[in-house]
Amino acid sequence: MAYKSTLKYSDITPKADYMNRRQLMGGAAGLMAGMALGPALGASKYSTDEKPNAFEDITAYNNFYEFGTGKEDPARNAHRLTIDPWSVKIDGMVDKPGSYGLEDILAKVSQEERIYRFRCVEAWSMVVPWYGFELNQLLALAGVQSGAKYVGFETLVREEEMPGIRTVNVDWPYREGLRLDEAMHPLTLMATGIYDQPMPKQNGAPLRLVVPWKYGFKSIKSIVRVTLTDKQPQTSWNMLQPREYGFYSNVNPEVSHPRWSQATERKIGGGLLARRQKTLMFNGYEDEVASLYAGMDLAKNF
Ligand SMILES: Nc1nc2c(c(=O)[nH]1)N[C@H]1C(S)=C(S)[C@@H](COP(=O)(O)O)O[C@H]1N2
Ligand SMILES: [Mo]
Repeated sequence: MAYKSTLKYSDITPKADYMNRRQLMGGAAGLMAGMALGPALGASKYSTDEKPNAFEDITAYNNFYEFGTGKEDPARNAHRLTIDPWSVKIDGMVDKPGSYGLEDILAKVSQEERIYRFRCVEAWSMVVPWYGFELNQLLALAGVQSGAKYVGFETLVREEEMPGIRTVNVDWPYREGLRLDEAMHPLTLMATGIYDQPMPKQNGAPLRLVVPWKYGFKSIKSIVRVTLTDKQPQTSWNMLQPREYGFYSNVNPEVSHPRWSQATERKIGGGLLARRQKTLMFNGYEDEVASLYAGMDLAKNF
């Protein structure tokens, strides 16, 4: 598969490496080299200019319950997942239902780099340089029929490679859903890589959703099925705890989770003493997406 992201994870190094490099180079030359380490952002108009997290942070602290519920379980276990060949079944209210091979999909869509803020419902955040294509391009390949109102997604279930399938009490497959207008929005990305690397398995190889104005759990990983429907699809976290996780799950500092505030967040990689930052409405994407929810009570539709 072709990965053409420009942002090299080796350009953004954890502090220890950065100090070593400076020491190696020494003196003023080292200082200038340090300054040149900033990201080479040639990215899309949809990208944030915030500094991306280190590749090591993005790939070591994950949620992917198919591989266990600990933050380090996905990095430890996901190497067992086989991702080649990979296909996505597109069904429901589409003109061309069927099994779409990933290679064929990638030959027909245009991929680019998108640097997005990512806000988990557990009140931590990251900035991730994704590589991928807009979900609307995939939907266009299948031809969405006029009565369709929602898109449902499902993750692979493969017990031999995913130890959590047997040990974690979720009604598998992991599933998610979007309203069709949310799915068609240009910010909604099907991601295939991070920095200049193919999607790491713990992050949802080979294909995962990214919806940057919604809490992280909406961004379903290792997708094998996309279904167009006229009924609101079931979503895994809503099935598990309907009082705590709604269908919309838009990032909203004014609507608390029943057990904790959503007003602030801790950026991963900043160290435990780093100041918490204020969470922004729609995770900072208010200008782009607020109109999708005009007239809706977002406390009720959480
Ligand atoms: N299939 C699947 N997708 C999933 C999850 C999961 O457990 N299984 N966890 C979700 C949650 S809770 C979060 S916060 C994000 C984490 O994405 P990341 O590990 O790439 O940061 O993935 C989401 N997608
Ligand atoms: Mo999450």
